[in-house]
Amino acid sequence: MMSAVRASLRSRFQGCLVGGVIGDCVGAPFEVTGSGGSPRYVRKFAEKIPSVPPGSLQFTDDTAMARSITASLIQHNGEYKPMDMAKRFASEYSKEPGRGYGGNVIDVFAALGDDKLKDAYEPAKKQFGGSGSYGNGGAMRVAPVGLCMEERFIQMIEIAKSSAQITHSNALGYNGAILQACAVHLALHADPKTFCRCTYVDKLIGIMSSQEKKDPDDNLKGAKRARMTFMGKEMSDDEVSDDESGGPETQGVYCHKLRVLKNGMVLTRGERDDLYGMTFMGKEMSDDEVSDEESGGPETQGVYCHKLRVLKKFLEKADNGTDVRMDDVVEHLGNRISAHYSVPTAIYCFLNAMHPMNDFPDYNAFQRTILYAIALDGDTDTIASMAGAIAGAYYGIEAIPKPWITACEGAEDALKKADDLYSIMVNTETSKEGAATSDEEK
Ligand code: R7I
Ligand code: MG
Ligand code: MG
Repeated sequence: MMSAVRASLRSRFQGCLVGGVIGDCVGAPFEVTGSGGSPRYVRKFAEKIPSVPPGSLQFTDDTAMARSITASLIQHNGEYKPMDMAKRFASEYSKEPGRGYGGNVIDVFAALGDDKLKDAYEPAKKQFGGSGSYGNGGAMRVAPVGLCMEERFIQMIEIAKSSAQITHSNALGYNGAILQACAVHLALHADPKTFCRCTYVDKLIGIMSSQEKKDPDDNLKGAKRARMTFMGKEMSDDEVSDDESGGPETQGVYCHKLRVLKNGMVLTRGERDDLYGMTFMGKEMSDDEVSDEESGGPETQGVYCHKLRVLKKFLEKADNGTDVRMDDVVEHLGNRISAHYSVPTAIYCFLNAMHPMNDFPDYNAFQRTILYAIALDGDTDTIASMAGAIAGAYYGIEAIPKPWITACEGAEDALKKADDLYSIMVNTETSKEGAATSDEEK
């Protein structure tokens, strides 16, 4: 069962950054080979981790970018400096372009690296015909932002959003980063003795329901863009007009399917996933467990609130003794490269792995989080990395076996950087308190 021992805050900072690296390194070989999806195969791989050469499980873009965020925050004493962060992303990419970066974000790096760059947010706005990327790149690297004192919560959300917007201007992209940062932050400050999975999800729903109401134009644009990919292709605005695809207000899954039929297209598994994803619009829910009223329509809230409610239903189902199949998790939460098909999934991996799992009987809850995430297949490095960062923030570094740290490139470095970030965050709060006290004394 879940540990009731509360790790120190320092240990949790370490657990978070190291956990993120480990998820990336252990998940990466599966993303490349596409051999996730089988718990047996994942188990076999996990058995070998303690005996691989030190550092031989290599990190990818997820860790490379998280390291840039951590370094920038440390360099500026915890302050967010967009131009510094942007330049770090660009120079890290130019040093090691082969770290498995997203297909389109590399155009942003080229512009960010330009000496004449004036505004760190400008290049990202040009992505995908002006609607911005909804890839999970903003979320996959954001964990260090969540590592701060509770007093800094509002500022933390702003930094999560802005740091994501350097590369991901689509609302789905930056809202995914907000959700991931909040998941880390709440895990960091949670008390395992009183922790309740459903309350944790409710808190996240509360946060996301106000976030998704902000920037309504951006959210609609993001949602529209998400719908357009249902054909499995990246479609530009002129390829699919509103008339053809229908706005979220005008039609649902059946109209889309009929249009697909009319166009003579056959749906692949990925395309089918996208269709299911469209049900977040709340009009035609295939899943009668979550009513429209509960999930909210597009007018009131968006995809993240809906997915968190689905996630909560899965947890309740498990609590009632009903098995939740991996296929259902993939179908309803997703395992893809887009933020809205991966961030809620990572959160589910963390929460689900709190309980023992038949598939991974010999591993602790931190390890189960990583292994379960990989077994879901798809974007394995990123989902395992995000889930690992949340789990590490909750369980602390003690939950991460030393041989796993040794096996993963960059994990030792993350341990040191977590210490530096911890000292800054604790001292910043202490000095603020000191300043407040001396103000009062005056
Ligand atoms: O989001 P990003 O940094 O990629 C991160 C992912 C992680 O899984 C890493 O491990 C790495 O493998 O890549 O990079 P982007 O290029 O912004 O987005 C990734 C992909 O998402 C794009 O190449 C597109 O395939 C898809 N995508 C979109 N497709 C259609 N319309 C992102 N936004 C859109 C969109 O608006
Ligand atoms: Mg990667
Ligand atoms: Mg990935």
